[in-house]
Amino acid sequence: MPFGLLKYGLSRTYPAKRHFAPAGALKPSYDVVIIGGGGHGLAIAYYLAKYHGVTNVAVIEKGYIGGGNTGRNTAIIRSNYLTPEGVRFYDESVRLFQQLSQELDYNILYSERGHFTLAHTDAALRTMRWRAEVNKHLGVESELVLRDELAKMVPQLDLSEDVRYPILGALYHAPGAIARHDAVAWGYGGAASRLGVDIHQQTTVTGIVAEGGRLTGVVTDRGAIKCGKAVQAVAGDSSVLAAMAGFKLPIRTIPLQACVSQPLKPFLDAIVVSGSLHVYVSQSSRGELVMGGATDPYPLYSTRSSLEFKEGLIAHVLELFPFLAEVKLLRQWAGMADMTPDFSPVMGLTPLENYYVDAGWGTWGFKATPVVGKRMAELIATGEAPDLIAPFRLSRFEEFRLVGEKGAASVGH
Ligand code: PYC
Repeated sequence: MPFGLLKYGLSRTYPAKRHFAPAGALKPSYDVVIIGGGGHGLAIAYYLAKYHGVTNVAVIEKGYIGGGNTGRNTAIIRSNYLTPEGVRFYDESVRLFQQLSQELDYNILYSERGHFTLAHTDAALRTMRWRAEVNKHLGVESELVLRDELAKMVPQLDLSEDVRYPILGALYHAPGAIARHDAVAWGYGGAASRLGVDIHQQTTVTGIVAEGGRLTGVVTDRGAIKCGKAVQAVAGDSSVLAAMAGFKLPIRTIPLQACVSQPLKPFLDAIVVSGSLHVYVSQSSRGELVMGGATDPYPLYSTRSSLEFKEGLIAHVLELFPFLAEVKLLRQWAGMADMTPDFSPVMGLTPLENYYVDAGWGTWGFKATPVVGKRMAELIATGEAPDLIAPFRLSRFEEFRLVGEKGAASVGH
């Protein structure tokens, strides 16, 4: 049980301590510099400090903590992927998430809901069966459920047969969950900061310094820092950082929008996804329906919201839940999805010695936060790529060893 709230309730001193120690001046040198203060960067810092004793670490964030994709997703956690590499990797993440409030002594509002990926065609049913078999083989709870069973499990769904996209069944993944996304960043950031990590917000990396093919430091808009190792974990800016470090990433950056409704009485326990209809929806602990759809139809470096997206998404939401027609929308936002050709991330070594990459998270990065932190920290501390992340190395593209995950993406692309 996370005790933070209890301690605060019983404390005589208010307000509570600042969440992150105030960042002082940049030190002239660090053992490790982490570029990007989202969930991934902060988790890498935490695991380095806590499990590898590497505490002379700086996290450099150009905005504010959790202000990038970490706070701009729909907070879905699942491991029902299609490839064995993907399933094993996300399964470790789900297990770490289940214990994360205790690990960080910070309530991330983890809530196991059950995740349903709807099938509207025979071909989709076949893919769901395929995913269920791969998942079960690797010890992950997933099964195909047909209409009659689905009607009992998610009675709110419109299961009529005379609609445009009748629902034939679904892939049911019992461990599917949601969590409070910015709490994940705050939890990791607070814990890393207490272990001695420096978190420098509003600091932009403007250059990567190398000598003889080896990283020696980074340049920021607040001065230069020498460092032994550095890692980039900067969704949206991945290609820009990689170019500074002298290599190319096979990534296109495309906005992904989402929105929430006004708060409603709790009525939807499950997470419901339809890749064909471009919809995913869950109800948050505040009662808001958290909804998203397909990526925008073109690459763009912008987090603007558009009317077209809202119109298209809501039309599809109403196909599944027609009784929501009078509900109002409250907020809309966008994140930037770094898409790779095989719909899997890029983690590991780069052509620049001692410079590591954590990128290509497309529309699936939040759920990987703990496993990325744990396994990237292991890579940085030991120099050896752990088996779980080795398949996602950058060199797989020139080796023609892609890890094709498009069939398990929740989002239409
Ligand atoms: O991969 O589960 C997912 C997801 C949901 C919304 C965006 N991506």
